[in-house]
Amino acid sequence: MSTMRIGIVCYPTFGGSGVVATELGLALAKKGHQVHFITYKRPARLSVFHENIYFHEVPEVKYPLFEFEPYDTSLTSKLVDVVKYEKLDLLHVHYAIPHAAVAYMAKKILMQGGKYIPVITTLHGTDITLVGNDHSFAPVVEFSINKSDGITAVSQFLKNKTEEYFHIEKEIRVIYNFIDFTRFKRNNKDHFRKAIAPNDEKILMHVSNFRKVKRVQDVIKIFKIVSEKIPAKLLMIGDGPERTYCEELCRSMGICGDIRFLGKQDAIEELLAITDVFLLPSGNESFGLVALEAMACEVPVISSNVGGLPEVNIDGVTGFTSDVGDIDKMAANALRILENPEMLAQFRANAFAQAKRFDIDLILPQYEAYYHEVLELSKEQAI
Ligand code: GMT
Repeated sequence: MSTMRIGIVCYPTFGGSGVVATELGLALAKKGHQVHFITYKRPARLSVFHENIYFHEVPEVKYPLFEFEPYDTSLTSKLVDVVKYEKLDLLHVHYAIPHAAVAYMAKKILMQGGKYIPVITTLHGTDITLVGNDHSFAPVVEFSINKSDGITAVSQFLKNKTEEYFHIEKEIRVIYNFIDFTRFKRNNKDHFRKAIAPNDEKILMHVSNFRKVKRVQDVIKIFKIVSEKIPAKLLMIGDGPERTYCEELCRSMGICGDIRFLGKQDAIEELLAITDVFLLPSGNESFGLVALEAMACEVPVISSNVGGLPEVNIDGVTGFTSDVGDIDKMAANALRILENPEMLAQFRANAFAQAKRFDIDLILPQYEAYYHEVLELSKEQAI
């Protein structure tokens, strides 16, 4: 298969879409493709040098007249420039807002100069479920998705939701989130375990960006029930708007001694390696990449049953799923696993086997094949 010059547009922060975009770009570069990241900051996981990776920073435009910075305009100009001078074959934009609309604008500008740049938009979740169906955004989101040359969604749920909310005229291809097993594996980190749980307490863990949709306060409430029954510790990884409320809640419950808020962490696989159960009670989740990361490290998952989560976490097999807000059931299920060593061992093995279905070695070729398909189809447009 021939190599391509690919432009990747994403949010460079710790959010799931930025993580997927960065890991995808790194994997494509390793396979010989030339990858150009175009965003306002070096993506969080893009920390190593690779000969096939380029990073183009979108400059900030500060001017007293602008109460809101015109990021869309800066990004469009940067895309036009990079596509033209780096001779890109296609643009892959992650998270529809504003990236799909910006890419469309760049495409139109480039067409005036005789260059057709195919655009693939990957829908990640809140771009559709939270923001996309907000009426102030809806027309732009629908229009720019339809104007993309290719559309992918990270779960069957998200594909269905997009088709329910919007009038989509093209096929949406489901290409699931993926996991790199060379990084996410259960290494021996007993010294960490001793530091966190010196008396061999069970370790529960949650990772998110602490937005309301993650229902982080439910995590604290579930942990309180669990810790009243068995000695346990909770690791809270990440940061965001809900963190303060969470800290206040654990103080008012008097359980702060057993909970550690570790903030944003790069090497979460090292913490997953000492975790017994992962908690993800989200109000919505198009896929739940962190659940997959936990499962790859052989950690069973207690999650809600919404969105794409049941496509990842199989109820009664890799963990348990419950209705959103059903704290009692989530705590009871966590205890079922934690109090039964045979069940824990079985669920750990099941979680690992299920994670294998999302191995990057299986998913990456799906993206490459889709790129080629879209490139082939868009040849007609270029004429
Ligand atoms: O919710 C987040 O953690 C961030 C958000 C994003 O777009 O940055 O994540 C979404 O995309 C991830 C990668 O495709 C999915 O695994 C998450 O489930 C999804 N989050 C939600 O749908 C709430």
